[in-house]
Amino acid sequence: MGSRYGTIIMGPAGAGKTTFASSLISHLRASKRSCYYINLDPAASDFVYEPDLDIKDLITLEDVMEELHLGPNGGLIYCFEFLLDNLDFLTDPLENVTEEYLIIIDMPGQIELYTHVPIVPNLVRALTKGSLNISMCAAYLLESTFIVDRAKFFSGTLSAMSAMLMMELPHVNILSKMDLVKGQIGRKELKRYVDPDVSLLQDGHGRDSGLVYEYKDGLDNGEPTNAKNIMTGDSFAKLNRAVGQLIDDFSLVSFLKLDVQDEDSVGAILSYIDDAIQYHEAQEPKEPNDDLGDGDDG
Ligand SMILES: Nc1nc2c(ncn2[C@@H]2O[C@H](COP(=O)(O)OP(=O)(O)OP(=O)(O)O)[C@@H](O)[C@H]2O)c(=O)[nH]1
Ligand SMILES: [Mg+2]
Repeated sequence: MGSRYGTIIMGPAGAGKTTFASSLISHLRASKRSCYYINLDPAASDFVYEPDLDIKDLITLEDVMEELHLGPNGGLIYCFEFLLDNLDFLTDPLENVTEEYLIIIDMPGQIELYTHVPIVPNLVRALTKGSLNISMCAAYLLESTFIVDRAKFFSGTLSAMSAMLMMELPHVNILSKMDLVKGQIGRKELKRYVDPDVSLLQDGHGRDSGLVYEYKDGLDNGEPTNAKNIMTGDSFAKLNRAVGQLIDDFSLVSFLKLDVQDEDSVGAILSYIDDAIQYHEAQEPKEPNDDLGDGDDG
């Protein structure tokens, strides 16, 4: 029995996860590849591609909130606990998904799910271990507009890192909605975010950050920002250095750029995911001579 391959798309609310899932599906279809699309957001509707499996057929956030009088976050946690108690709903259909498929799991945007409680890590374990044995890559999206606020960007980076450590999966970080920052930020400056340059945490108050805050005003509807204070306070300088050091130590945090309108950008990210899960290796036709008769190599 062959392996299975998949990617789980995570990231904060509105980061563009569902849009990325759709563009990935379009791209796979155009390349004559099969995919199996799973929606695990119990509040999601309006899909470009109808999911093959939808958590809403098991439980919906709306019902949970209404019947159990829970708020949206508590309700979501309840939905996932319910899913974990009824894992067959997810695992049974996946037993029939074969190795040529790419399983795409679209997650909700509450980052607590990835960083605070072990629910998603437990879910992931159920998919990657045991009889399903899915080779899975986590795709963590952060929207590129965060670049305009360094505090936000680095806090997003830390969340990505936290998810990475909790999930224990091959992990790709993605800077989404690149079309929104095109022309707003120079190539050289952008590079400092794609491979986070932690000195950005230290020079946030310099004149060179003018672009950053000018642009932010337009983006945040004029809401006052205290990002400047956070970055300039003396006592924070040390903290910023420590955070910078932490990110540096885990030099694993770098970002791929996603522009969903650009086929090449979607294709490049797919290649990265394929490599991480070793998808193509499994698609090679088997040489009859390679089979030494035993056949049971677990
Ligand atoms: N300009 C631009 N907008 C985008 C892009 N991707 C997503 N959006 C918009 O961003 C909003 C959120 O996109 P979704 O794909 O629903 O984001 P999500 O991460 O699935 O959101 P939740 O599931 O609610 O957490 C929508 O209005 C999208 O149209 C992009 O690449 N460029
Ligand atoms: Mg979504």
